[in-house]
Amino acid sequence: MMAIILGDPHLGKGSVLGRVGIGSSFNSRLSDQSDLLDWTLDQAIECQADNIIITGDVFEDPKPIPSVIALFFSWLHKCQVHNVHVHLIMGNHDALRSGNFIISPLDIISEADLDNVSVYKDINTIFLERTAFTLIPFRDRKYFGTSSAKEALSFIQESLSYELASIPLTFKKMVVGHLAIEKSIPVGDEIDDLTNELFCPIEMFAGYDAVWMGHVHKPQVLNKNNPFVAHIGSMDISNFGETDQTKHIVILNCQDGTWEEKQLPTRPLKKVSILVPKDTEDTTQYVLDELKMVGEWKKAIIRVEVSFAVPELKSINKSEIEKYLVSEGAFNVANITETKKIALIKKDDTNTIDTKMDIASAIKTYATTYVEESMRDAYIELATEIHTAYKEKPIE
Ligand SMILES: [Mn+2]
Repeated sequence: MMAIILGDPHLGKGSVLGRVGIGSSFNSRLSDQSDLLDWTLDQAIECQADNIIITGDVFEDPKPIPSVIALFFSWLHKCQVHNVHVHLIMGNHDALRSGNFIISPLDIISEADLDNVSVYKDINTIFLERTAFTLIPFRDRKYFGTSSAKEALSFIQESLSYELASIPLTFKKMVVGHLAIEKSIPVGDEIDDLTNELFCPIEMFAGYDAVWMGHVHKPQVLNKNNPFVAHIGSMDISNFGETDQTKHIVILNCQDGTWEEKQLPTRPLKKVSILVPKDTEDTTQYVLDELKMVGEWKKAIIRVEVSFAVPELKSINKSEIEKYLVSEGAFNVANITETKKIALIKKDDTNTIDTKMDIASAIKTYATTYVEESMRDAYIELATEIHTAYKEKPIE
């Protein structure tokens, strides 16, 4: 028996990047997402997986519009026809708090009572052949009503010990859920309430063989083994911040607990930044020549950012550039921007602050670049203090 794990689908996300649906058809981004669901079902049929586990955030909007709900139901029915059981773990996008009670669009699916679909709003363990999957829906500090994140995490830890005790020793033990893992790097808007977010330490999963979490959208491995801990990544590339990512599903053998990854056929999103040098006569031609060098535009959604070295340069002809990209097979040109900076900030790579550098040098670089000299030392001191306090107590 095989099982497939699929990351957050976020149906309905990023529609501004898509083409508008004509007649009865959907916005093209929703069709893309629907295609990825169908592709996942195809994989299940091909490798004879009779279970698909989804890490949460089925819908982008906690109040999804009827057509999006209908689209998901029609996919669930396709799964039913092929005898594939779908397990839905509640994510933060699937949850609306109402006092201590959580309401969810997934409640509609629960109430429909489809015999091949299970919804998990609480921690639960399912057994597929010789593998146990402990499924963890989204939780935050507020859910537990504790004063600290640490205390809330200890509640989850307790539940995990309880679940673990119910699994026969000879079984493989997996976790699939919707929580952030400590030291993971989010890419954008997945964490909507940082002050109440819980970040799980790796040690929390001691006793398990492998952990796949949704929630954080960039695929990343946080611990290689004992246990293997990863964010599987969301289903689709949903904005220009994710263009360098490859998304995948996990196909797991429930007899021996081995697994492999398979890349999802996501539509490419491409962003190009072009700096037009001074003394350029034909700026549009310059941009076209640069685009020709980049090459591959087939089926892509594209954003072009053009900036001018000097403000005197002539404006580009956007429609001509769009026409070129479309003729090269581009699916949609999301936008073409043109900026003329009066005083262009020189890009200095040694001063670029990113997530790869350590915090101390990031603070220093920022202070040197942007803070007045008279205030610089005080700024560095305060920022370092804040960081130290934050490190000790990630969330309060
Ligand atoms: Mn998500």
